[in-house]
Amino acid sequence: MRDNKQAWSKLGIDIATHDVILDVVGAAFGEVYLSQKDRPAKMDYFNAFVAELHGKRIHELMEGQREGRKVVGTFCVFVPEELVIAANAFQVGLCAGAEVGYEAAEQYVPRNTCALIKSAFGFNRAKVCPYIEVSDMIVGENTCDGKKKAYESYAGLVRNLYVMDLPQMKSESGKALLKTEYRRFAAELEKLTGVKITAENLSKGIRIVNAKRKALARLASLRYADPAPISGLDVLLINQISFLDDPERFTAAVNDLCDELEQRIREKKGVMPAGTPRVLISGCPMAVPNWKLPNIIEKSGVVIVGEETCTGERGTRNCVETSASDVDGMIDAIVDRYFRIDCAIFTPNPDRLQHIKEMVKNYRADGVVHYSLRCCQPYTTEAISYEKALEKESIPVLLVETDYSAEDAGQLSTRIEAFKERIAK
Ligand code: BJ8
Repeated sequence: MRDNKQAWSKLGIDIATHDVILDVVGAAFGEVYLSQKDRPAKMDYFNAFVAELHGKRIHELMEGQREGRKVVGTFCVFVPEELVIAANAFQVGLCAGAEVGYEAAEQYVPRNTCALIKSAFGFNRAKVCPYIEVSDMIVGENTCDGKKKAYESYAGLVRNLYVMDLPQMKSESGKALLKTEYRRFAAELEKLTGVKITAENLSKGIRIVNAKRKALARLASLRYADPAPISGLDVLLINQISFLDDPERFTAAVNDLCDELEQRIREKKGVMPAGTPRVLISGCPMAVPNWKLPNIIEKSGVVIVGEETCTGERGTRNCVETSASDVDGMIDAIVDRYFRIDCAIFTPNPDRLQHIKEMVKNYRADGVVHYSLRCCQPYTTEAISYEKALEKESIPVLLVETDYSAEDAGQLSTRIEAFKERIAK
C-alpha cells in the first residue's frame, strides 16, 4: 500500500499547505472537468492521473531513484526529452500553474513578473511541488528576460540547477549554438546519470518521444471534425499530463482515446452540437492547473479546437528524423526538430504567425483567442502585430491578457460572450 504522506515528508513537502492545495485543485477539477457533458469514456485514464497527480507518479519516480535512475525537472519545451530518456532518466515538467507562495516569490522576482515564473518560485518557496523536490537536476533556459534573470536567484533555491543557453534568432549561428548546447546538455546528463549516451539508447529515446508526438498529432487531427469529438479543456489536460506521465504508457492511453474519438466522429457525436463556434487558442503555455481561460471559453458555449501554445501544437508538432545511425547525426536531427519551435523569444518570428493561419484553416476555427500572461513581453508584443495581420485576412481575434487569479473571470466571460456573438455563423 502506497503512503503518499510518507513520501512527501521524505521530500520535505509542507504537508499542511500541500493538503490545502490538493483540496483546492481537486475541487477545481470537479467543477471544471467532471462537470463537462458527453466526455469520451477514455478520459478516465487522465482523470485518474489527476487524482494521483502527486501520488502514483511521484512513487514511480522515487522507486526509479532507488534503482539508481535520476529525475530531470524542466520548464520549457526546448529541453530534449530524447536525450534524457537515452541517459535512462525521467523528465518531468515542474509546477508553475497556480497562484501559490507569491509573497515569498516576490522576495526573489519583481511583483510585475509573469504568473508562470512567479508560480515556479512560489511552489518552491512553499515546498508544495513534489516534482521540484524529487528532481535531481532542474533545467533552466535562457529564453525570455524574465526567466533568464529569474534563474540567477532560482539557482540558490534548488539543489542542482543547470542553465541551457538558447538562441534568439533563427540564423546559422543560432542553430550552431543550439547544437553546442544540446551536446553540453548530453555530457551533463551522462555525468548526472553515469550512463553513456549511445546510438542505441538515443535511437530508443527518439522512438519513444516521436511516438508520443505522433499520438498527440493524431488526437489533434481528430479535432478537425465538426462536431468536435472532444473538448479543448480535455485536450489541454492531456497535453499537461504529457509533461509528467511515463511517455510509453501515456502514448498508449492517447491512442486508445483516439480510437474512441474516431468512433464518435463516425457517429457524429460531439461534446457540443455541430455548428458551435470554434476557436483556436494561441499564446503562452498553460501549466497545470491553469484551466481558467479555456473553462470560461467552453462554459460560454464556444468549443476550442486547437492550441497554438507550448502546451499544444507548438510543443508537440514535428518529429525527429530517424535516418541517422550515430550519436552525432542523431543529435543533429534533434537540433533540426527543436530549432523549428517558434517561441516568441525568437526575433523575428514569422513562422508562428504562419502556423496560426494554417491551424485556423485546418481546424476550421472561426476565430483566435490570443492568450498572454500579464507581464510577458514576448507574447504580448507579438499579439499586437498578429492581431492586425489576422484581422486583415478576416480572421477575428480576441486579445486576452490575464494571470492565475480569479479576479477578472467575470470580465473575461463578458468579453468571450461578445466574441462569440461576433464569430457565430
Ligand atoms: S518555448 S513559450 S515553454 S520559453 S509566459 S516565462 S515567455 S514571460 S513560457 Fe515558454 Fe519555452 Fe518559449 Fe514555450 Fe517568459 Fe512569457 Fe512568462 Fe513564458
